[in-house]
Amino acid sequence: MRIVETDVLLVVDVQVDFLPGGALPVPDGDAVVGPVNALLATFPHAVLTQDWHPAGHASFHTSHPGGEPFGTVAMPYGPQVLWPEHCVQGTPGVAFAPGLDVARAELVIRKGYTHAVDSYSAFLEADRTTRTGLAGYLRERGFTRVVLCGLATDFCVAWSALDARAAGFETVVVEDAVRGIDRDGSVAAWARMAAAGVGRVRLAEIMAGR
Ligand code: VGL
Ligand code: ZN
Repeated sequence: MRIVETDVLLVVDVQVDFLPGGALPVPDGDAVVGPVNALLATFPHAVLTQDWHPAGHASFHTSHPGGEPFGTVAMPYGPQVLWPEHCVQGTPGVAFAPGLDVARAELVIRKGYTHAVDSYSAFLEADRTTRTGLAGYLRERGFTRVVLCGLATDFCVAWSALDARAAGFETVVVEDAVRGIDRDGSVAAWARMAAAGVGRVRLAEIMAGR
């Protein structure tokens, strides 16, 4: 894959709480740091996302009486998975992964800060109407292709990729620079992304086309 000036790398949620030992660990999540750093060194432009919840966020099981981690609750905008408390503003777990080369990133977009609404997507909150502003930013910068990597394949990467595509960007996911929370969920996420016209590329194909 040939990288051009109108390509932007979108690094999704490579944060301490999503690594092994974190509050909501993605299996093998730390394995993305090396590939993501290689991509950050290669792309002309990069944007990072950061899951950024206030304490007591509605997606936390502890915010719902009797709520179990990984259970589901009905929210006004639809079913919401209940998560262990994670990526809370001002805590160590919200930081980027140690060793992530964030220096070249041109924007950090935070999401999930609305108390009553989750946001897996970097573009649209879970109510599917509140915009983060990212599509406007990318358009204003003249980017036409969004290349995604990071965590987690079946949640924030997939939702962000689907919304990037829906916003009119050519969209590609680097398959060996992502990891999923759930194996079956990740298979389903890849199928949804493929059906929506989201492409899939390997890190080596990008490095070969530099
Ligand atoms: C994520 C669950 C909850 C993710 C964020 O980054 O994929 N998953 N919050
Ligand atoms: Zn979250």
